[in-house]
Amino acid sequence: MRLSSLYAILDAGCFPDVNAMFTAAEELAAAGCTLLQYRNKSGNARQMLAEARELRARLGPRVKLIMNDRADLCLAAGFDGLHVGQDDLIPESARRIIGLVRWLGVSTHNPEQLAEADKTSADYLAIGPIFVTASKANPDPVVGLEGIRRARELTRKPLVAIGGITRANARSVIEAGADAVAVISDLLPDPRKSAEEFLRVLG
Ligand code: 3NM
Repeated sequence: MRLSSLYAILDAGCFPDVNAMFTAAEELAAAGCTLLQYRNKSGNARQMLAEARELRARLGPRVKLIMNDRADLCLAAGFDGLHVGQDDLIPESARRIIGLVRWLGVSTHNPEQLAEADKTSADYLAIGPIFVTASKANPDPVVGLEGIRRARELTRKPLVAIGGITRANARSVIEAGADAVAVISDLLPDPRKSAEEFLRVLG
């Protein structure tokens, strides 16, 4: 599996309404972003499924869509993958639900979690927060660029860095060993322009 260098996260909580989120998704796709996660920490299952299906319908097959946390909604919405955190289903249980073809990503926040996740069937691992972030409730301690270097030594799986990543620091994150950057806030308020700039920086 090859991850694109920009992994955009659409966090429903960052938009005034769902239409703004759909528009942002279309702008990200228009900018050339091909990997997109739908994250919704406050919606109910029905709302989430409706929004996820709308994203799937609007974005077409070129964009890989990853569902955050929820294996059931990943399947129901026809998404391409699932991302689980340390409090969600364990990777092997998630894998049993989503099957062998869909991508499975796992969040980790320290070397121990990363080494543990490396032993699973996860397709990619995330490490973070790299820098200070305001987008996550109760974030773990920042791991810095050193945390990426350490993670890189511990896994051969594709590595996604997350947390506080901006157009200004993205290059340093890749140079420290990450294969991709996952971003929420620095893709807003102008997703098209920001994604184009990220893709330029990431080369
Ligand atoms: N997960 P921003 S940090 C969703 O450490 C998320 O696993 C993190 O948002 C982790 O790009 C984070 O605005 C927030 O910092 C990322």
